[in-house]
Amino acid sequence: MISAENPHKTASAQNLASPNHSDFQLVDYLTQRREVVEAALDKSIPVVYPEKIYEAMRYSLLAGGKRLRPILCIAACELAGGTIEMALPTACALEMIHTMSLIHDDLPAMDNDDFRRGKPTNHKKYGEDIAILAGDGLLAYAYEHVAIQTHQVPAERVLKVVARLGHAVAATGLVGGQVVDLESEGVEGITLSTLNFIHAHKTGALLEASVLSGAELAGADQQMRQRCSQYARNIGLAFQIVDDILDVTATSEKLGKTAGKDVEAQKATYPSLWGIPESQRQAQRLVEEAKAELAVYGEQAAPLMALADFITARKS
Ligand code: GRG
Repeated sequence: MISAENPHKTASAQNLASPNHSDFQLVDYLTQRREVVEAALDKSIPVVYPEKIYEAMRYSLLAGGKRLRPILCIAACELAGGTIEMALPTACALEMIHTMSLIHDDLPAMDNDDFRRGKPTNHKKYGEDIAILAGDGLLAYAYEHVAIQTHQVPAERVLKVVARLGHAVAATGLVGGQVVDLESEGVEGITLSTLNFIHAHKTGALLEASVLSGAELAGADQQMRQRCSQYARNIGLAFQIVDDILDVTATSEKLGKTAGKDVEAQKATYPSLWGIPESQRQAQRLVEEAKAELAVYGEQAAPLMALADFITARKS
C-alpha cells in the first residue's frame, strides 16, 4: 500500500543519488525547471463545464512525477540556443501525452493498477469511463496546446514538432510498443530483440521525441539532431532498464506505484534476462555512450549530461 501522504509528489530531487557530471548543479536545475513546468501545467487546463472531466484530467496531470520529458525538451531547446518559452508549450504537451498513457496503461484492460504517482489511479478515483475520456481529452489537448500556445518559433518548426509527437504516440511508437507488450505477457522465452522493441516504442519513442522536439524548436542543425537522437535512444533504453530494476528493488512507497508488478504479471524484463548486476552495467554503459554523443558541445550540454546521469542514479 502507498501512504496517503503521497511521498512521490516531491520525490525527484530528493531521491537523486549524487550525480557525477562536472560542477553542474542538477538538483537546482531540476527544481527550477520543474517549478516552471508545474506552473505552466497548472495554467494549461482550466476547470469549466463539464467540471468532472477537467478535474479528472487535472487530477493525473498535476499529481507530481519527475517531469523528465518536459525537462529534457527544455534542456535540448536550450542546448540548441533556444529559450524556455519556446519549448514550454511542447514540454507541457509531452507531459499531457505521458500522463494520458499512464492513465490508459493503468486501466483494468491493460495493467490494472490501483496506484500511480502515490495516489489512486484515475479509474479508481473517477471510474473507467471517465478515465478513458480523461486520457483522450489530454491527448487531444496536447496537440492543440502546441499549435496555439507556441510563439516566437517559425510555423514550419511547430508543424514538424506536431508530426513528431504524432509519430511517437501512434502505432509507430507508444501504441505499437504497448501492443507487443500486451501480447508478450505470460509468454515464455521472450527474446532480447522483442524486449528492446517493446521499450524502444513504449518508453523510448516519447523520450526521443522530447529531446528532438526541443532541439527542433530552436532550429538545431542536422548534426545536432542526429547526436540528440542517439543520446535519447541510449537514455531511453537505460531509463527502462533502471525502471525494471526498481520494480524489483524499490518499495511501492518509493515508486508511488505498486512494486513487483512485472514478476506478478510474468513480464519479461531486463533483470529477468540478464540479472540485476548486468542490467546495472548495461544501463551505465548506455548512459556513458549517451553523454559521449554530446561531449562535443561542452558546457552547453551540461544539463543533458547530468540528466543522463540522473537516469541511472534515480531511486523512483
Ligand atoms: C498514446 C494513444 C496512446 C495510447 C497509450 C497505454 C499505452 C498506449 C502505452 C503505455 C505507455 C507506458 C505507460 C509506458 C511506460 C513508460 C514509463 C517507464 C513510465 C514511467 O515514467 P516515469 O518514471 O513516470 O517518468 P513519472 O510518474 O515520474 O512521470
